Amino acid sequence: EHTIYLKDYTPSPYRIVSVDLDFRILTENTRARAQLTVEPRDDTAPGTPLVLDGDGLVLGSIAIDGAPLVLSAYAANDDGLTVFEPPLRRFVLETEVTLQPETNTKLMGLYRSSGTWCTQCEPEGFRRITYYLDRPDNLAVFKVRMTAPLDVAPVLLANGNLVDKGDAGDGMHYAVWEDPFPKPAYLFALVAGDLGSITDSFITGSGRKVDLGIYCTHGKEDQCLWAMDSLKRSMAWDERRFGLEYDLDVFNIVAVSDFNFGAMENKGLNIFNDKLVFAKPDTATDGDYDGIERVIAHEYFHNWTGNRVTCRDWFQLCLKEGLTVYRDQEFTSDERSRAVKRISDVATLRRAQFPEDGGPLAHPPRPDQFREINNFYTTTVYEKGAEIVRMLATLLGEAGFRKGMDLYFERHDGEATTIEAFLAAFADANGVNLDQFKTWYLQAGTPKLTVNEHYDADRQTYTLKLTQETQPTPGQPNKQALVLPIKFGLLGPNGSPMGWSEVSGAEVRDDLIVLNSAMAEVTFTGIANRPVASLLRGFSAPVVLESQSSQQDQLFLARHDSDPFNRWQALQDVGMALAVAAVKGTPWSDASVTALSEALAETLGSETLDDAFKALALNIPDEQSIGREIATDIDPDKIHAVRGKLLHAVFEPLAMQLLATYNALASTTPYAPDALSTGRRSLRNRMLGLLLASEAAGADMLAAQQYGNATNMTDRMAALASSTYAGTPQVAGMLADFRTRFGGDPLVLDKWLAVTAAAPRDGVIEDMKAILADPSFPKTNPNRLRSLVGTFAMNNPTQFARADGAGFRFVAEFVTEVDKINPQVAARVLTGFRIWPMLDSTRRDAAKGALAALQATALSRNVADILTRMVGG
Ligand code: B3K
Ligand code: ZN
Repeated sequence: EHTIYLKDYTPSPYRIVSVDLDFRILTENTRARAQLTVEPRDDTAPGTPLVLDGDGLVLGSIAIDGAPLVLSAYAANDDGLTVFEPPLRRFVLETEVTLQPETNTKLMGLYRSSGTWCTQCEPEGFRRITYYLDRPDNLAVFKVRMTAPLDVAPVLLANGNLVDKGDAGDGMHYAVWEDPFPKPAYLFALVAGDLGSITDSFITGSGRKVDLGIYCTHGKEDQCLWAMDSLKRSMAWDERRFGLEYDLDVFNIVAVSDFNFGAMENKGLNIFNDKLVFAKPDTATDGDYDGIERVIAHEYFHNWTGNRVTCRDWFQLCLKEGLTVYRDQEFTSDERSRAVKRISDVATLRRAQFPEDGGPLAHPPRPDQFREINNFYTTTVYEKGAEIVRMLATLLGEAGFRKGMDLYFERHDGEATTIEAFLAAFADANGVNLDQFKTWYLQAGTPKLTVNEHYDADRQTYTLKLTQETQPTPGQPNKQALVLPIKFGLLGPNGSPMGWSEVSGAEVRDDLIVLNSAMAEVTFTGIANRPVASLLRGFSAPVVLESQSSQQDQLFLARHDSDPFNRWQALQDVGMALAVAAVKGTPWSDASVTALSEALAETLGSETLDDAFKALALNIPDEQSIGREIATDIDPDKIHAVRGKLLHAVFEPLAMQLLATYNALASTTPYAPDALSTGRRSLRNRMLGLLLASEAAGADMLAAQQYGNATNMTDRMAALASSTYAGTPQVAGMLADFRTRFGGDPLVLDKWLAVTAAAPRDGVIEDMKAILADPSFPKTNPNRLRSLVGTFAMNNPTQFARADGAGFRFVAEFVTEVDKINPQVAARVLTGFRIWPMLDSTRRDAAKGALAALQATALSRNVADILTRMVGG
């Protein structure tokens, strides 16, 4: 058992205060020499061994203060290095190791991506570079010297500022970088390669000039402009919104092709998965542009929330991640449409986080144990973590939240800290108690908030009975009541806001009910007519809301609510109710479908709503959402069929309007990624998707035409994806064309792989097997693997969960194979199985069979950990 517990946290008896690294990078191998300045703590007893982490390192030499150590003075093995009796004073430990970046397919530590040497150290990659206290609470200043062949690696980058460079003879050159800010090792980075770049600069609020650079494969420079634009806007926003200025003279970003994650916030040297940097209109979609803007901002914002103030231990991961996701969400909301951003974030939360929280892999945002920390970079830590910060902001108000942030930086700048310290800053800055609020970080599971309403005409009172309940999750049988901030409003008969004379039963401030017990009855007095309540406006708490609201009330909200989120939500709820009832055997009535159609038609025709909002509203919940709502004994085929029929019934009557809107939205201006143009394209493409889904005459041809004539990737991809989902006769031709046109650009090939893998049709597994069997398919590239098999496991509910088990077996076999190459990618794909307990018994058995077969093979710790939790071991 490798389980690590939060309760066992102890500071290390030694500290590393400064690090001098010297890399000699050669094409056959890289030699890394480290000089660590080490200090014992005041209370460290004589004879306490110094235990450093290491992972697969081979020690060449070792010395303390220049004197080589005798063999009996230390022990080095595959997990690290122990110096038995180091001096009880400050000393310099020098080690030398030889690394093999060429064969490093795990992509942790130093590796080579398309010829470029680069690093990934978070969370535990630095120990694959040198022996170290590879834990986030050891902050040290780093100086890095790199020597490399000038022809293969003319560009040499590391954290901080360039302090020296020059010729090193024999075709070699060197560069020395120094980072004055003490940092944990996970923020270390170096890059060496033959790279192109674009440069720019930013003047900070206090007038300092920061040199900005984005490095990439030669020839892709023109695809980095959007990333640079996003970076500059992020820098300006963080000053405006949080008063946070950048602190070094240089900020560099490097795009690499092989990367386990989206990007990494190394101090002053962010390294990015190239799919989150490169964009041009004919190869990147609006979604790609959004993703780049968001992640560039996210990594930049980490400079304060993550780097200047970091985590004490990895249990505190959401201290930096939840907070930084909240910050990037706010950035996008300020730059684009707040309502649209909120709706899409909540959709993502429900699609990804809710199933995690309600399944076998559920864990608290701050876990208290783990076997493999890489498996905790989850949507719970990131997105639920952001929801918690958002609730804090809702409870404290914008000014109160800002006071808390300011105090947090005042107290903890330059420290490695905890969730407790974070909350204490907000509590102290606002004079409030957040003890109960903290439970959000400690408790797993999505609470269910049930609302019952009662209007008393005689007394003119309106009562909302609010009940919260959280189901048990693995390891947590009993759940506490949480603090739920419930934003709300009451609507009068004509749709306008309704006031009240008094309210009792819970803490209510203006438009906010704070529920902090399992149950409360909130009574409003002075209510002349039965109101319609709009609850959980803006999705003010990450819960499942259950109300007895009639279709009529929902559609009333859809028309009149001043909260755009709830207008969208109301339409989704109506569609959901019809779909769920039909799957369970109660067909919808014509009247209820007509009522929904009419409300959607009105939404589409609205003069006040914007296009992006309409595009989100004009839909019914996806197959997975319907499945989650049903929750037990799911038959994905049935859901697929019912949803298809519902789309048809609801949207066929609107065909003329859909087509007219489609035509009216055609654009003649060149592509631009701004919010308005993006919204226009998304509405137009939604119209196309709905025409296809409702089998309108000629829709397949229209889609094929749009595909062929598209002048940007957004429109081309939208036509291809909707045609594939609908299975039109033209799809095969379009897919073949796409492959020929774009097969040479790996990032566009990913789109082809993903759309292929998501097709809800028999034969897709055979097609994927053929793709994987092609010797030219790069099994070491995470983007390719995730686009194909990751998409299949996450986004193809009917074929992945086939009743004959072929989908499960395919993914399990893939995991076995890829685990040997890259355990992180394998473990991530395996999480697609988390839906298994919700399926019908045939499919459950099939999933269990595939998982059992996987369990019988030799597995990495990453995969073994997910598997054990998945099957409940
Ligand atoms: N902090 C990195 C995560 C790297 C995770 C590696 N398993 C990316 C981010 O959240 O900004
Ligand atoms: Zn992050």
